[in-house]
Amino acid sequence: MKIDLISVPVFYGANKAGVEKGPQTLLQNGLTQLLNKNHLIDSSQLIEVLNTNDMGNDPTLKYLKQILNYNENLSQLVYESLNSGNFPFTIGGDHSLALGTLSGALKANPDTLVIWIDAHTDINTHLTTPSGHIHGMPIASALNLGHPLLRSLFTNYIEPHQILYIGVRSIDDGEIKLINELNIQYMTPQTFKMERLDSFLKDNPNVPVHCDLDIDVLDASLVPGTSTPVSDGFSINEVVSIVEYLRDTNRVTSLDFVEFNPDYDQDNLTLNTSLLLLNTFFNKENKT
Ligand SMILES: [Mn+2]
Repeated sequence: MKIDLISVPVFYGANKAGVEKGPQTLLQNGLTQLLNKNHLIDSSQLIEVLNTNDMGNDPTLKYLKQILNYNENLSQLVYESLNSGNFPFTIGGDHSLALGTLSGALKANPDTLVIWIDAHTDINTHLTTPSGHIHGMPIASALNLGHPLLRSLFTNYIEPHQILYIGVRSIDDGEIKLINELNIQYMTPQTFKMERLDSFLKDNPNVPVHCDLDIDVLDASLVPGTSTPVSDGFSINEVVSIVEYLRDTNRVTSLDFVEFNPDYDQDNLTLNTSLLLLNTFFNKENKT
């Protein structure tokens, strides 16, 4: 397939510096060669992030201005990539970039399914967030919930039945309330079953799939290089199996890879695991 590689060096969504170095570190350690082995990088783009330390005046929406600004551009790039039949692969940076990728994917096709592989559910709003960090809000915004300015990034919104969470286990009180109210499907690492992923896809045939992979879905002991590590996570083999499974469905039309923070890595453990997972996804000739 033809890949549009989109780098998003942003940390404002998590406010923990270092995560903005994720794209560059992956590119310097073989990502390009890995992608070009079985695919073609059609374009490589760098999203510009406003470089200002102004957090804004709302402690429930830190760095709102910077995050809105870059996500408008990111959404347009993802939309154009999908529209041209290419595969947008977006690397972060923190999870606030999913505002733009979800917006672009849903604009290209409002029926797009979202498979969210993460320790976190990122369905907070400015009213429920304990931290004010916008990287915890992309799913709520995509559902047309939360602050109007974040919702305004979207032309099409997602329906709860289009979302499947995999590996989630660090869920805030306001989030679990919303997930239960909206009846969103989720599996923790302990309740995960490949059959449920399979039936989610079979229940929704003939629609594209946007896959979002946060490295913190792995157990905290395996990924020191991430901003918010969480225990009781998946093993490397478990995530490899999920990624292989998704690859072989030939349904995934866009991918995000987020929250790798090189500054916190130890002995390149997280870097090497990130490259292993990405190599697993891209090491086969997919349907183009
Ligand atoms: Mn996460």
